[in-house]
Amino acid sequence: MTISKTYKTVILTGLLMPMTLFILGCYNGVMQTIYRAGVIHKASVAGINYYQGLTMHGVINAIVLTTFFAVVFGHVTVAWYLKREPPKLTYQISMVLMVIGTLMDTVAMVTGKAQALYTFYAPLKDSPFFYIGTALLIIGSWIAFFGWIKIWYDWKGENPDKKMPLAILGTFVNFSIWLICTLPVAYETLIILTPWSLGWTDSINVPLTRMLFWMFGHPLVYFWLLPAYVAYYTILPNVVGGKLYSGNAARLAFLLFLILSMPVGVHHQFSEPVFTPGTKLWASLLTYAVAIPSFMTAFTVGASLEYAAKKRGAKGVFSWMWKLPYFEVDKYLFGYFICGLILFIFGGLTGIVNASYTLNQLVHNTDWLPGHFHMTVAGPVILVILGMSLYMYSSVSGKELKFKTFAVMVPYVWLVGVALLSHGLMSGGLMGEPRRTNLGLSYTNPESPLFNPHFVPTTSTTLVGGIIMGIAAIIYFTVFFATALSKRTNEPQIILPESEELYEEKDIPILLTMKPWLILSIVLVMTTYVPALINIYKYSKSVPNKYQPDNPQNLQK
Ligand code: HAS
Repeated sequence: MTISKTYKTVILTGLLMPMTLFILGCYNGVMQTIYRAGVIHKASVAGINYYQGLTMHGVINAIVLTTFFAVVFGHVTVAWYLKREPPKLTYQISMVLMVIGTLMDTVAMVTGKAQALYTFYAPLKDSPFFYIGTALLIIGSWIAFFGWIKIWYDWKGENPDKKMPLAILGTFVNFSIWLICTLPVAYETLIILTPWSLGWTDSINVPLTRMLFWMFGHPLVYFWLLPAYVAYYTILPNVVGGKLYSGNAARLAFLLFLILSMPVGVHHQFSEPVFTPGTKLWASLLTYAVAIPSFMTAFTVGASLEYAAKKRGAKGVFSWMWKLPYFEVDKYLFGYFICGLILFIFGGLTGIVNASYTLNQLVHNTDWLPGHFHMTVAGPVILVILGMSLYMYSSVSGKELKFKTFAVMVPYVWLVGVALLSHGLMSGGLMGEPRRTNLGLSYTNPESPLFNPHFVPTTSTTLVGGIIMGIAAIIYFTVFFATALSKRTNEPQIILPESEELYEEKDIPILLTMKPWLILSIVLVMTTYVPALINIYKYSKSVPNKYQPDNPQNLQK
């Protein structure tokens, strides 16, 4: 499909800007492993302190890159399936706001004015610049969605008998979740934190800000994941030369995410004293439920892969796994997809451990947690972002992909790095190794009275994993920027591999509409958050603000 110059500029900006920042995000990730393995025993390196670096790592990799990607992949998906571009004003305003917001966040983080980590709730305090920047990034992404809704209704008007394409359903479910779950965080940042940070209010309810953050913070992880699921369902079967095993199962999985991904944020707060056991039990049960659409995905995508491998001549119950195009240069996307899926098997299973209230007491705030989330975020999420960014940049800019063999290697090197990193983190976590701590100043410093020799092998494994991930990132950046800086050879276009479905399944009316699911999602959100809010107002209150930026303890006597 041909593409207008403005739309092309917006898409390429949305790919280039976060990818450039991702260099800083990856650097700070590798630095984390170096600090924590006790290679250095300092609070800062090159003018960036430990928490500043950790904030940049989390915000750039998990908020900026993922949000830009969801929007850009959404632009390409809706244009490809609906065969038209969204209204120019919407995608232009959206990208301008996202770029301004990101620049504000970057300035705040680089100058050390934002060090409160990517989970920005009180009592840690950031500059108002950071809160407003983040709000602009989010509002920009909403405006892109509004443009897609407009062209969806135009398309539906012209094609009343056609059902919503699966990729559009996945994208719309994702952005509906995003729209709903960002409302509490917009309230938290703009109404509570910004005036507090400006010194206009002198008291703050800390548990309230934590609850509002996690109302957003858990659906956020599915906002990262669902673009990858859109790719797994609608692109992967085509890339691998097969078909999607069941379109209806895929639709049901997306719709289940719509109802189940929002009411579960309390599972990040099992140790929060203000919530009653009943509120926590309900969140735990719903968290088990939100794993169901991922189990369904494992089955549907696994069956689609098996079908493709059998078409390629595979036989046997398990041997089909060896007949997939792991190292075929013209199918380089496959490596990114499969390595993400393999990591997600373990990322998902560790998530189910976290969901249990009792097991959570063992792992909460230990290194087990970053072990879990590197196999999810740095697994399917980042790998699909990396693969699809190469694919979209090359087709939309009309530039041939450079260093294709390197492009094929990247996901496998990354997979080894993440596996080692997560293994080190999780085994350390089970021994009580704390997360978000500069261990090089204490537990992994032989000079310190707190030195713990048990943490040396685990943090060293994490270090090796981190360095391998860093090498994969350098190879990736070489491919990406060499492609971006090369000369145009083809006509710029929007094109996506489109998978057929294996069976012509009977239409199931409830899977063809989002409305009842949207209503149910609001009802379920209320079943968790009405009691949670009652708990907050019953057991906590705003306290006078005597928190110092370097000390989260309330010094008010
Ligand atoms: Fe999580 C904490 C529970 C999924 C990310 N999670 C986090 C944090 C992050 C995160 C970032 O209940 C830390 C936040 C912080 O900073 O404090 N998580 C879960 C559960 C799931 C889950 C039950 N998490 C994710 C995803 C993430 C993510 C997805 C990012 C994208 N998580 C928790 C809990 C906590 C938590 C608690 C709080 C803990 C605490 O104490 O603080 C489930 O959705 C997982 C379901 C997934 C599966 C896996 C399906 C497997 C598939 C692959 C199939 C492979 C094939 C290939 C087909 C059941 C789909 C086969 C072919 C071959 C050739 C092999």
